[in-house]
Amino acid sequence: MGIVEKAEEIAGIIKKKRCITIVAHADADGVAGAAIAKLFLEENGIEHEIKFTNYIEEELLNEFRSNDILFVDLGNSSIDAILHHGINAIIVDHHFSKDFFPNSLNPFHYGIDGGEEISASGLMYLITKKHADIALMGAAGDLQDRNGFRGLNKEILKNSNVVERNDIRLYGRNLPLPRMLSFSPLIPPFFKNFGMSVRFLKNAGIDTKKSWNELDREEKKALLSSIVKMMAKLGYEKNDIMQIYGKVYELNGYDLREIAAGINSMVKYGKYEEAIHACINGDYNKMEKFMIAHRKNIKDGIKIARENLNERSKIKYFIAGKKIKDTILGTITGMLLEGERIEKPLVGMVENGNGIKISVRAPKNMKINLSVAIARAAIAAGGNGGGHRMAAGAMIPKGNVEEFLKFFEAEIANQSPSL
Ligand SMILES: [Mn+2]
Repeated sequence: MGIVEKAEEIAGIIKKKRCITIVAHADADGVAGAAIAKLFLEENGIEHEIKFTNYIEEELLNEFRSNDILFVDLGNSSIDAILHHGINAIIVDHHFSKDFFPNSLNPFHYGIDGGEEISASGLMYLITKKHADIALMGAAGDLQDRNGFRGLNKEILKNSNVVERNDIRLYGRNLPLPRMLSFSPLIPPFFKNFGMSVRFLKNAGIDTKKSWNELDREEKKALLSSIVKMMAKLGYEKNDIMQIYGKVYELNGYDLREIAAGINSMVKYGKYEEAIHACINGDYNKMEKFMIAHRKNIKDGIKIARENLNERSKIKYFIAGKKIKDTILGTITGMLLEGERIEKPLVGMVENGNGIKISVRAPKNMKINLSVAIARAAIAAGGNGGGHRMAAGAMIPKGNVEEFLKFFEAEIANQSPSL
């Protein structure tokens, strides 16, 4: 059986249910997948509720033990726990796992790379055969458009209203240029820096009142080459610079990434219903106010993190107490590392209701595995952690910060003695 047949089988299983709890990952892909699921359940007259979460916890499994659950964009890494709790589950997830679960749609079982070629919302599209636009927005939220949509995403693109073309890959192509530049995390020197963007444009002889879309061909070429030169001069790697131009995807004049960023900002502030609504109705205007609030919080957060930055021999770290929201700690840690060009692993710490939340990020060229280092250090400090090679996180009890830092630094020293 191929993935398409399996998707049809899952659709049949869903249609037989009376009532389903959708448990979706709290990010743009999860919201997009939940929105497609919701439309499908409505169409088939199936009662439903939607819950969002960042990970599947014991508590959640206990709470929904007796329900039929449709997991969207999570579940693959919790198959043991789901089986153990005897939950009636359907898992629609594209995170890596080869574990078998009967009612699951897992691209890796069909030799398809779920990291690059299909998102969870894309899998929901395969099940429902509808809402390709929403599915691609979810995929863009997971950065699967990075090198142009490929594989199953490309098939979905053919059935969508999304337009693909080559252009500058910054959003706000309709906004005045200084705003477009200062909104883009792809060009770190300008990010959040409106004044610097204005000066840069003036030096390049470009009208700051115009938007990118209003520039003529020559002006576009001139601006693009000024950006490339500036980044090269600052020592950015070729790969990062190349990201500036390439395939862009637009839906009704909005950049898909911009929509995904808007959905993500809504999610960060717990506005799940509004996010689902925006996905379904395509009214992206409302997202603007969340994006503005989100940008402001990030800007303030970076300032706080910078003021509290400390250094040890192998790492840098900041402790922000409750002054930074825990949902944006990872973003801020990553941006501070980039913005300050920090050359050691950076540890960010904030306090929330459960203890100390930790995010760590490492510079791109460092040969290191943060996931392993943080898992060991977190356990030693009475908590737990994990993640990816260059970006990871942990939770530890209050009061164990010093212990964590000590163990984490020792792990880094162990992995990278030359640092
Ligand atoms: Mn996803």
